[in-house]
Amino acid sequence: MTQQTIAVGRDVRAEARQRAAELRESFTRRGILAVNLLSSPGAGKTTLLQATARHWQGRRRMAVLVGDLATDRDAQRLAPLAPTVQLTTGGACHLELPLVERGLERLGELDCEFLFIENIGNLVCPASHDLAEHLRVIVLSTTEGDDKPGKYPKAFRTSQILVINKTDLLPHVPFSIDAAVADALLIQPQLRSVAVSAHRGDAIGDWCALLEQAHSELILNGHVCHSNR
Ligand SMILES: Nc1nc2c(ncn2[C@@H]2O[C@H](COP(=O)(O)OP(=O)(O)OP(=O)(O)O)[C@@H](O)[C@H]2O)c(=O)[nH]1
Ligand SMILES: [Mg+2]
Repeated sequence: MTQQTIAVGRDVRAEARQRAAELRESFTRRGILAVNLLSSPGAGKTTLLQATARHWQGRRRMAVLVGDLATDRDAQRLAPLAPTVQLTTGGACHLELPLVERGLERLGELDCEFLFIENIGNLVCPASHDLAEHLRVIVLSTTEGDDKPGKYPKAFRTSQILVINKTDLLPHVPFSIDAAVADALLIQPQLRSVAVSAHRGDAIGDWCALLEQAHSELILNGHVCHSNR
């Protein structure tokens, strides 16, 4: 078999990084904190966003881009609570910046303080793509096991906040919050963590306080403390 080498002549990844940096800067100028939510399928990203919107009850303005391989089911859940656009990848296992940019066009004039980007449920590929976020949040649910941070290190290493969800199920599953947090801190010592039940609403105020603090830092300093972006 013959082998051909094609020279592209430019660093495509550098261009993507540059585009992400420019979009992030434009969010910063407009006072919008962009948050990229990562998790395995079903950890509770959409439920967390529903609980967040219900907690704020319009006191804080949010918009959502929600990614899935197929269907607009998550957008249907979120649309009654906040401006929402579904991003459908048609099979791709993660979101990339061009799809996010198309979603932003569909959202129209962004009148919000928080832009949430719910990534595809997958603990691997989404970790490698900068979606112009200021904050990356990893959601780990108690039904997945407390050993997951060490097994999927990049998702945890590139995140700034760990949300442990489904704490209401702790009496029924073998999961230690302390063990999960300790494992995650070995990978990313600056990771901040909060344990919630998005379903019941437990500790959603603590999660929202972390978001509000990050938003204040963005407004005051032009960046979020402890962010690796
Ligand atoms: N017991 C319990 N169930 C929850 C909690 N949060 C979410 N769920 C349930 O978990 C299932 C998945 O929740 P979703 O919010 O759809 O999870 P997701 O991460 O958005 O899922 P994908 O978008 O498919 O990756 C649903 O049946 C939720 O009702 C929680 O705190 N406790
Ligand atoms: Mg979802």
